[in-house]
Amino acid sequence: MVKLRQEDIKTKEVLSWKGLHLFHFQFSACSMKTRIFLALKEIAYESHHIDLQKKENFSPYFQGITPRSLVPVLIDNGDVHIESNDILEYLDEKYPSKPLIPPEKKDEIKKMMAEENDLHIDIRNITFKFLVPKFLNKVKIEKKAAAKATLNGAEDSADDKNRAFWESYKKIGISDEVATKSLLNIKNHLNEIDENLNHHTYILGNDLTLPDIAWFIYVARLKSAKYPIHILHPNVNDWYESLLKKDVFAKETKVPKIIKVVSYLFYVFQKYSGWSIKRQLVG
Ligand SMILES: N[C@@H](CCC(=O)N[C@@H](CS)C(=O)NCC(=O)O)C(=O)O
Repeated sequence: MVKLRQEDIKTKEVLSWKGLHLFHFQFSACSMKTRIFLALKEIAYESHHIDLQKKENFSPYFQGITPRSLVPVLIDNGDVHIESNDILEYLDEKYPSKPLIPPEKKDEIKKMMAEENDLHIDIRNITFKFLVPKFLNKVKIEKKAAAKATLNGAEDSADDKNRAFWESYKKIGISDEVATKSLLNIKNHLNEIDENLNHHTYILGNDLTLPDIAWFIYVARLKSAKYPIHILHPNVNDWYESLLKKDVFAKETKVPKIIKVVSYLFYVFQKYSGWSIKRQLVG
């Protein structure tokens, strides 16, 4: 998926927008990845913040822009692009200087980013199991808008899947089984990356590429959830710490104090109820 058809967009005003516009949310992993990518390539854009905590992504206005109701969305001179990895591939081709998807590594990066995309649900499960207490995440999803964007003229199944996730979350939250499965899945991938980092500075060699940005964001999230990266994946931990020294990376992953306090209290509560990621993965 790259560019949506004009007739699929129902919030027509965006079709006449000039230049680059990004719909994104401060704490969304895919938005962070996109913003770091844009900052490293020094690409200017107009920012449109969508507050996912307030579920602004289900507003009729935003539903009319993307069939999936997900951020990020890029508008480039009226063309609407969805799916973060497709957006980044498009931008790297359009702005070839400072490549983050170098042509000789394109296939390898495409494969890694497809895996990263699949892991997004695991990161989401971990976030909503360990970082965001359920009572703080008031899930009130607006129904499908009358003028909802479509995908090639039809409703989008990914949108239904996303709605089903939130319905299930509202009822049962994230179960221990689901959380454990997600943790083990992530652990397997991090083992592989740790092995790669035995041989070079960055994940795919000695130059920073898109997978470094994407995994940096995931690792930051996992660390916030007290996943013991330093114990299980020491090379990943060193690589993360060295990227954190770069302003662009540090700025994106700076967690506001209030969120730190809430997630710490939540962590302590879970730990004394018998559940912690460390206990689950390390023993
Ligand atoms: N595969 C999509 C995933 C996008 C996605 O899941 N975005 C999340 C934030 S990281 C979102 O918009 N969530 C809102 C919701 O779940 O309702 C991409 O890479 O763009």
